[in-house]
Amino acid sequence: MTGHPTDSTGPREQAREWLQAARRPLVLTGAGVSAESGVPTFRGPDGMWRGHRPEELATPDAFSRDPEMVWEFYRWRRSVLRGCAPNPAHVALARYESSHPDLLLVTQNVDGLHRLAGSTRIQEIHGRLMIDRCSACGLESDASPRDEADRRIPMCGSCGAICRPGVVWFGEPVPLIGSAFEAAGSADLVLVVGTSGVVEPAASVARVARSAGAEVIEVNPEATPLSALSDLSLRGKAAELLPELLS
Ligand code: BV8
Ligand code: ZN
Repeated sequence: MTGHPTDSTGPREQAREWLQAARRPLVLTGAGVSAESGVPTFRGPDGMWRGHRPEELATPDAFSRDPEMVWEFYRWRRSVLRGCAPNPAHVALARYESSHPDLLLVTQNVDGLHRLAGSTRIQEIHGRLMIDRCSACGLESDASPRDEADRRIPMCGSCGAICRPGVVWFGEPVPLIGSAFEAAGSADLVLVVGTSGVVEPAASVARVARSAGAEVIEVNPEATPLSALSDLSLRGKAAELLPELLS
């Protein structure tokens, strides 16, 4: 693949060519890929909850200090998510996987919408919002049947301890990051969609792939810290651009 758009093709056409030709593509997605499904992003204008930033609430300290408030935050996010469906960006990525079986989709999102859209080769490196996990024995249970009116804090069905949402909080290690970096080291193309590129170590999945020689394509309405390392940084919305780029 050539390193820069050839004269005859614009950046979008060049991106399409690279994406079709890729043998081992890795896709890194963030909250922006779910924006058009109605899921609030973290650092956009709708990222706050009662004046708190997610970084203040999505932490073990906040949970041990005030589990009720942290659970109210997550119950609210679950109630919003129940009204959301995959958008054309999620569907385009699921189709792309069927034509590129060695693809790996590394998502920072905890909304489960990639899986719902049909993607199967996924690493949900920050966990899943609709899972309850016991804070003591680690037993996980599916939270989706729980109705949003149920305001009790979920307790473990096995050891009786308090449950937490099945996500990775700030300050906690990211168990899947090692295998994501390993996949990035052998990717020939990275498609970065809808992430502000500020959360580590997730954002560095793109850096690892780049340093291993992968071409990098970014899709985001705004520039991010990852734009500088992208060969093609396309300004646009995921639900509009991905169906065009991946068809
Ligand atoms: C760890 C689950 C160590 C929870 C999440 C100072 C400097 C650097 C790093 C740090 C620091 N202080 C602390 C750290 C480390 C910290 C970190 O990175 N902090 C950041 C805030 C600076 N990282 C950690 O703590 C990680 N752990 O480092 O552990 C360790 C090691 C060993 C032993 C012990 C400890 C854990 C991080 C995981 C945190 N959990 N989520 C939950 O969901 O409640 S992260 C959270 O942010 C979400 O998962 C989210 O996905 C992620 C990243 O945000 P984005 O997805 O990028 O979303 P954002 O809103 O930011 O941006 C949206 C983008 O979409 C924008 O660019 C926008 O332009 C674009 N967009 C909008 N609309 C569209 C669009 N794009 C396309 N189409 C559209 N329509
Ligand atoms: Zn338990």
